[in-house]
Amino acid sequence: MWRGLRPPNTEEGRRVLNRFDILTLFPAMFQGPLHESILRRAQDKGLVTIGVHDLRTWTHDRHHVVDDVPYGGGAGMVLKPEPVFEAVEALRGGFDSTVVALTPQGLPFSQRLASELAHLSHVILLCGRYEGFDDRIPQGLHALEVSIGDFVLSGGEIPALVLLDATVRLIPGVLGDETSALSDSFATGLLEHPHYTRPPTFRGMAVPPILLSGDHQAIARWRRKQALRRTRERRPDLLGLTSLSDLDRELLTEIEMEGAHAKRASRDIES
Ligand code: JAH
Repeated sequence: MWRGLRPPNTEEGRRVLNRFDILTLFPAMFQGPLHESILRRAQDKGLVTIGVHDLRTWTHDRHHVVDDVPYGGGAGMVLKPEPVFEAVEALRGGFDSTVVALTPQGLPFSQRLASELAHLSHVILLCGRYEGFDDRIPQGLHALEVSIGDFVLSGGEIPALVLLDATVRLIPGVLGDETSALSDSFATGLLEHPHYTRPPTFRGMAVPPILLSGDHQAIARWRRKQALRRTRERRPDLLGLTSLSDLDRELLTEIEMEGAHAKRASRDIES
């Protein structure tokens, strides 16, 4: 448990995110992911503290009951408000805490939301199970309800880990030089260009020769074109959201002309 007086500040006096507390019925689900790789290193460096708490800690009955049948009938069980409110009140500890509930009914998670969460000093993550939360939980706790996508999971634990991973890596100092959060996909608004490493030919598949040319300007242009091509093919929705340079428009025109040429060629072969 964190017993400090206040979270550390940056030199500019901004408060940075330094603490997450996770409320869950399955704390063991976090023990692998939180103790490997970037999330582990961020904690080891003291850049973030992540607490995992069993919701049953805040029950008072012999059987640690956290759920009940739904009012109005229907299948399944609903998470009771009392243990969640008690837990959040205990974890808030007088700080400026933001409560986030992971639910399929939430606002879509995004790189933008991750970057906003990365500036907060304390985030409490509520992981539901069963049919979800009694709605007085998000209402009464002023929780931000967040969804990581339109699919049904068994609970909010994996979404909480997704949110943590995406957010913690944006805290200053967490990423070393090996990864540039800025050039990552979604920071540029485009899908990334393809990457290659040695050997130059693997099982008959050659690395695009331009990457071995040493012509850094030609390589940058090729990569930008590949990023635009992939985005156009796989995520055309993203192209409308990002601002395109004059070079981007020129590269997209080249891509479109290649497509038209390829179609003409295959039609000529078929006939
Ligand atoms: C399932 C509570 N956005 C993905 C997502 C998030 C949460 C849940 N399912 C999917 C969930 C059961 C209970 C939350």
